[in-house]
Amino acid sequence: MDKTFDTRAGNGGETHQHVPGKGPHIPEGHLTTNQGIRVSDNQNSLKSGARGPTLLEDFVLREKIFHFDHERIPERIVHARGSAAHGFFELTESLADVTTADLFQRAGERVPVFTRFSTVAGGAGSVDTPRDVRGFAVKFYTQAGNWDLVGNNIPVFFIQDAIKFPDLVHAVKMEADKGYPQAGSAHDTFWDFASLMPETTHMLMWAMSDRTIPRSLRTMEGFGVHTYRFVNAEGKSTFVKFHWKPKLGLQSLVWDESLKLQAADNDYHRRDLFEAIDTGNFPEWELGVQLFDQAFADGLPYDVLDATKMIPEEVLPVKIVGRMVLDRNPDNFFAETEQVAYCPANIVPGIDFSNDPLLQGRLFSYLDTQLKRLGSTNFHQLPINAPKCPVMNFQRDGHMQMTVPKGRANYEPNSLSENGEVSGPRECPMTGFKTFVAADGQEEQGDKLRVRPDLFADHYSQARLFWLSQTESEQAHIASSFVFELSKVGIAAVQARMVANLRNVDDGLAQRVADGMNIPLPKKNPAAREPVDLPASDALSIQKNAKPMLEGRQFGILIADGSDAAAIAKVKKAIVDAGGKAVIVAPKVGGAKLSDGKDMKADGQLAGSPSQLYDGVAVVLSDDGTKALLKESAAVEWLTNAYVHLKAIGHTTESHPLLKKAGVEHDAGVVLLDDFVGAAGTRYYDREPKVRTLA
Ligand code: HDE
Repeated sequence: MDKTFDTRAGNGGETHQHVPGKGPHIPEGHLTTNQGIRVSDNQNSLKSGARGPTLLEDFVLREKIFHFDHERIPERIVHARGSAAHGFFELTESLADVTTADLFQRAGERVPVFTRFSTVAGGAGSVDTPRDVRGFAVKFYTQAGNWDLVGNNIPVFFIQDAIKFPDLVHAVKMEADKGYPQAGSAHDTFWDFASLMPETTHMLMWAMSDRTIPRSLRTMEGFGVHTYRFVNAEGKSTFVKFHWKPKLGLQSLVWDESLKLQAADNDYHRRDLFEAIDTGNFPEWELGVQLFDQAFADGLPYDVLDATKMIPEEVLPVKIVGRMVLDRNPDNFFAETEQVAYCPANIVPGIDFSNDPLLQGRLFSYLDTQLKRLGSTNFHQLPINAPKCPVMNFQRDGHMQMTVPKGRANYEPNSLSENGEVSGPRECPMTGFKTFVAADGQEEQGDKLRVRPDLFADHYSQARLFWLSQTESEQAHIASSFVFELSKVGIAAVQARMVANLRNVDDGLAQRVADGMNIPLPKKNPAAREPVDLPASDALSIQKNAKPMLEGRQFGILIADGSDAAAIAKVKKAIVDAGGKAVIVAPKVGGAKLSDGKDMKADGQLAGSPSQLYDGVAVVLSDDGTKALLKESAAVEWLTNAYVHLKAIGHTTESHPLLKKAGVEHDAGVVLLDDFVGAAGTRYYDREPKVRTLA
């Protein structure tokens, strides 16, 4: 026999006694195959002699490799990259007068939720901070069944009719021949499509705004987008639009920062969500509703069935009715975040669809795509998708049936019970889901036509309303984003066509975009329907609604050998007391020797912890520390980037030479260490004209 040696973990005993890093999530017991057969050796395949061929009979090896080969399932065609968490929804105000939906009846009651946030265009392994719309999908496990509110962080959509969705998605995803760009709209095909489809203009305004570069998943709004219906006990319908409002307020990144974050931390948003929940800082949103009736809808200058339109809060206030708290990370990314299957058609009694033609198409698409993705009609039995209320029907069999139905009764009605009476689960005419039918029966009648309602042809009024609602700084960001994106387009006619469309939104905007690219201002594209003037809405601005605070934000504190120990402790305490998170950054992760002679460990090494990871920075350096870091490009960039990303900078007087080398000039956000916490809860947008040219 060949000479052999034992390669099993530890001393070669039973592996369950020697699991390294054993923690609460590591299962106890013996290692087995999927058939439950104990495995004696998980390090070596079965060979004929130590240097001989591997044997086909090695079922342990074959099963392990077979299972591994099939670990991946098709990623979502859109929204492939996502992060999710468990939590609860708590009703704070009953809506029993307008809906019979069980979760909206009793204030104070909670239902479990699983919420997934996502980017849209990029693949599952792409980055977290491209300019992109974010998905905001909530599964409510109610006692009356699962309700999925599958929304986005923008209240309108690019297109009006589901039949255009494959075109939109083909245009925005990586180009068919090249396979790039990944996760971004700044390329020919997207803008070619967008410029040819003026109905995209309103959403483009949102997409080019800072809404698509959120600071965190915790600082995004969410919207149901479509108009839905509530239906009450009398069968009366009320239209409803759903809104999620983040407790931490809306916050966004600066564009240059979001680009640099793609290098600093691909998982910036995913990590932020996971760590916040892991440390007990549970993200929270309020749920709001806009409620209205047909007469109100008829009086609006836009159609509420058109998903490219929204109703400004100033026209119809958002009534807060509940809150959602995400308080538990998934145990397993694949089993939960990847296998969760949202579907707008998952709806509960008391809520109903409207005739929005985009929504109607979605009602088909999601179930269809889940079958492809999850491979079986029984995907609803996966733990993350299974309702938490009883499920009883006579649907049977299919791939991967996970339950074992008992008895002969697999049809309804049946009289197979012992006493011979009709038995088993039966319909519930009073409490079951019923589609809303208008009393006059008029709603759904009409000839069969492939047309759109008249008001759908107004593509520009709300785009203009959005533009006029922004601050000067926000307008500059929008104009600059158009310039950035269109500058990546290689077809001059597409650039010109897009600017020609923008002339219908605002001539000033169109001129700025044309100037930014240095192209002539094209003739205005004729509008399908003349836009009307709509009053601006302050609720649409991020900056006008900013909530300066340290809570939920994290701050980098740069130290080096010789840093003042007391000053570090003081600023750190002040940040933590104000609800923020303080992260010590030093040239070496082992730490630095402080003024008191003691060593302080760092949370991050300077070169691997650039300032784009933080909402504000404090520089606690001595003369010697400053001198040493003047030769360190990572330290200089740390400050330059914090400054050009419009963040608060707190500093010791000894740090001045470093600030100077980094190009930091004094303003309201550049303060001495003692004033840092007072300045750190916000960004300094009025610094921007000093640091970059905007369109
Ligand atoms: Fe989706 N969308 N969508 N969508 N969507 C999907 O379903 C689709 C639309 C949204 O975290 C897919 O499971 C069509 C609007 C979110 O798992 C797919 C149309 C809004 C998510 C699909 C739309 C959304 C999806 C891909 C036009 C905001 C991710 C994988 C008629 C209200 C959910 C999947 C998650 C996912 C189809 C338009 C939001 C292909 C046909 C409008 C948040 O079924």
